[in-house]
Amino acid sequence: MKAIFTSGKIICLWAIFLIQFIHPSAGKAENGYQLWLRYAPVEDISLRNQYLRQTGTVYLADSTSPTLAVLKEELTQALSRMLGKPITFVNQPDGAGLIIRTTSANASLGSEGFQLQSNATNTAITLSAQTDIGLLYGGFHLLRLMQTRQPLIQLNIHSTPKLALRLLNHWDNLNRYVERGYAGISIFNWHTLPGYIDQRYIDYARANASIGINGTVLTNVNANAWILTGDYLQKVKALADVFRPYGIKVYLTARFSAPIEMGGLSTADPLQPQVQQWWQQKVKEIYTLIPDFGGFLVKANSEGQPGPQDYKRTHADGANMLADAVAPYNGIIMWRAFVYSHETPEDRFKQAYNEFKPLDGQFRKNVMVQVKNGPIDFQPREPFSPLFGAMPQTPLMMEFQLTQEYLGQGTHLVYEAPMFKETLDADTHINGKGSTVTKSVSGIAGVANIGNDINWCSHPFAQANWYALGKLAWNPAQSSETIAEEWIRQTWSNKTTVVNTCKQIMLQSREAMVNYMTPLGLHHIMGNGHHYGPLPWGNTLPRADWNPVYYHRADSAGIGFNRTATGSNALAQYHPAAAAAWADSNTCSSEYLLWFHHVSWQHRMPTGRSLWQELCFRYNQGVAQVRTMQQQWQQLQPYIDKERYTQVQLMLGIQQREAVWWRDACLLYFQQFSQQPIPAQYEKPAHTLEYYQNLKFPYAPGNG
Ligand code: GCV
Repeated sequence: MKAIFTSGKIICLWAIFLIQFIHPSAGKAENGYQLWLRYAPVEDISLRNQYLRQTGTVYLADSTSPTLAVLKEELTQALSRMLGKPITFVNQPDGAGLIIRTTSANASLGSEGFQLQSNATNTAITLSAQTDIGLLYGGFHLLRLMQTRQPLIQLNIHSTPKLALRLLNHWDNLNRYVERGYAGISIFNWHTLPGYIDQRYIDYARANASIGINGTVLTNVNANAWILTGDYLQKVKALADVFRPYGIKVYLTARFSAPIEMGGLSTADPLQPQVQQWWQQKVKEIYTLIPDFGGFLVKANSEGQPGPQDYKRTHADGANMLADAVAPYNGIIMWRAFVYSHETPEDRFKQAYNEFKPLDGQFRKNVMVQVKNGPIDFQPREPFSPLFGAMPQTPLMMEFQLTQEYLGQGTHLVYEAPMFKETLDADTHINGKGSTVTKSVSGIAGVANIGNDINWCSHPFAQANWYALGKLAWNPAQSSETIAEEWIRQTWSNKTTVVNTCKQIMLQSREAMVNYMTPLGLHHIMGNGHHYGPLPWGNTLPRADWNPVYYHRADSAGIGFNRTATGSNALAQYHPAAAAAWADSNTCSSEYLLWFHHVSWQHRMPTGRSLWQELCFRYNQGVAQVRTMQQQWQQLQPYIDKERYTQVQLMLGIQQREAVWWRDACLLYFQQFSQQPIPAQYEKPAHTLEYYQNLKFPYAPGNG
């Protein structure tokens, strides 16, 4: 692209630029590859001229560092695309519109923060930071202001990340299969690394840096020890070298039994000196290649993965052994709390807390316990995990799932920020009112929804979930709406109709999905294994807690899981003030009712409807909401490029059909217990319950 501006092709660029002005959607088809970094030309001439004055001439104090070279390249591309002219870099700040330099004067900026300030006449902007990476983040922020067409006047922005660790977790296998992935195979091509550096790696790093993500776990938590072999570490090093200038550290998953599988030891017992030495040697080898290696993420003694309990040791014993190995290099261990066992005759909801809460205070300082947002497993709606706030002596990581394993997978439009916010803003009451979940975490990880599909995420709107993860990890106080708006402006268009309509679609999408899949606190009623589609009747798996009937407990008396004191008493794991909100079925909010109560079909809901009527209403409302989303999207056809418009339109069609399927299958099934008719005002199911029960999907994607 750079060459375009250095040759006589400027005229050609202007022609493209003018066509865009005359008919914005008439430009070449867009495939979504550019994500939110499209840098569409600024159409408003006076705004463009203002931007040109302020950013057309740039002073970048020292562009020789790899990070500043990256910043210079990004500005070169982005500004010339938005402004339709090449920009100039100058050697002196005097006369420059944009002045970029590090400063030691402002310690409050920390190692990643930045400041953007206008001069008194709004003719120049200074971007300053203590570090190069702070400047890169600030540069992306400035570009975001321009992409969202903000006037660059009276800028006085001081921005620092609220959370230190902002990570993606890839569940990518070495053969490129992505567990729970719906967007193609892994972007990490281990076979061609380290010799071949795919442009994707660079664009992935750019996208992450633009939203403040500063770490990536490259491999699946269901780990393969092979990643720790010398050859593969060379490949990891190659990726680390690509990502480093963008402020992104690499992490790996550690298979706990690696000392046996790779080291030829007879044990992986964390208290055995030879096991400790094996890890110390391996860690030394890694840090020799990758001096800023982040550390390990570990899934242990969970769903068949090896772990310290195989040797009658605790999770703390296992985590601490690895923590000691990485500590000399400032590495960390993220130890997952996603554990449950069918040998334990205990509500699965309670198991992670039961296991980890007693270990609080026993972990090394460089261990973080990584907790999924809810107590079960990334359901459309979950109460926050009771572990948040319950381990005051242990730093916790929040684990969200971007990939839509339980949320319609690769084809449903579901904007997840409202779901993330629901958890982050929830009040644990641990230190009195206002003890939000956010206050109990030191980092956020998102299970990536990225694959090698041309648009990265399968659904064009799924990109927003990646975007939101980064933005919320930087600042959990930001609203879902603000994040949606800035993503829409950058990804689709700044036209008011597009912005407002997309926002409406996005902001209702999560609630729509909850309604047509798991309303009123239903959970875990999807297909076995692949988790695709409804299977509320599922009761054939060997483990009780893998079966939907375990979770909804429908019978002739009612429906829902009694987790009060008369049931599993999972509620007791919360602070009494938090539990109080859910403890009484008459006051528990409808959203969580069946999470905590087995209520009768006649139970009177706040709407005045009976529980059965409310269930029918919610399932139908979900379908209606998707149909509204379809209509809203149709209105945008004139403003959106054909390729992406059609893709979303077709996927909304799938979503609508699947919403109907979920509704009909679930209502017919639950009707067997309620013994009541589906009220006459609603559409009748097109098929019998038997029809839905006979549907099979042996090749549904993403299975573990
Ligand atoms: C990576 C769920 C998913 C599994 C996943 C597991 C986990 O059970 O279905 O695919 O395994 O969570 O988070 O470890």
